[in-house]
Amino acid sequence: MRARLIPSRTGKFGFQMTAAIVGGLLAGAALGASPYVISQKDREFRPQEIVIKRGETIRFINDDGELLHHTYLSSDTFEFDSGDQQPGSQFDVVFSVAGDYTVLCGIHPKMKLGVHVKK
Ligand SMILES: [Cu+2]
Repeated sequence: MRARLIPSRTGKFGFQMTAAIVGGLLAGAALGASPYVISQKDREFRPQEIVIKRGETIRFINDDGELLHHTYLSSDTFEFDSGDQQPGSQFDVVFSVAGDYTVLCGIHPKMKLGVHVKK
């Protein structure tokens, strides 16, 4: 039922969500502080750790001069893929499934962001 996503450098803005994720969107749509902003700067996610609630949104902003980034997450319960992120671009992800995740960059292997999604 779920499509398996492989980090790809071809899609500029495209990303896909599973049916399960779409279903979860409804739950947290009206809640507070999101989107939380994560900056990508000097080949790091800033901050490198964040705690949010299920249904909240993280906005990834490529604030790193001329560099491309490519944010993705692959896990059993939740995944996304930003495609290539042009300098100055932003990309929103709704974390609709609780869990502890590590978000990575397909271009810079040392970039890591811990996302803790509470119920
Ligand atoms: Cu990167």
